Amino acid sequence: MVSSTSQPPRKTQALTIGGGYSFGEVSQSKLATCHEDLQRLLNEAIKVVDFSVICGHRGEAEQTAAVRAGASKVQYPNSKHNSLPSLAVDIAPYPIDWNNAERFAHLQGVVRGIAHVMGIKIRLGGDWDMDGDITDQKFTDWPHIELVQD
Ligand SMILES: [Ca+2]
Ligand SMILES: [Zn+2]
Repeated sequence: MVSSTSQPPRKTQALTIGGGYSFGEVSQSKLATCHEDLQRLLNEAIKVVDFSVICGHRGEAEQTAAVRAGASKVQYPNSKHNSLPSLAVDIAPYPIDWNNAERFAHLQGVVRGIAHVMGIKIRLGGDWDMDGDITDQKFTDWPHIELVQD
């Protein structure tokens, strides 16, 4: 048995390995409508940073409502959210503060890094052209992540 006095402080350890969060039921059911690569990706990301799944698959009525609300620019069935399983997912840092773009940028950065390590190709609503610059676009869709399929 190792003496407890020889252990590093717990605080440091927690910051290093992340929070070990988990999805609530609503997030889980929305994530279940997404492509398995998005599920694998976000099930890894939730171990590091806390967030909610806002939207996975959107049917015709939901897509029309999203366009009307300004949350989407494309009519059904042209959004990646419209396929089933969904090729896109919208996520937001928990607890949600829609006015805090920095938290969204941080979340997208975490997801980008994990996707790279897992070999999953994604495009982020915070960086549509994927050049690493999040300031070079007119329409930023902070919650949005979609699969790139070639
Ligand atoms: Ca960019
Ligand atoms: Zn989206």
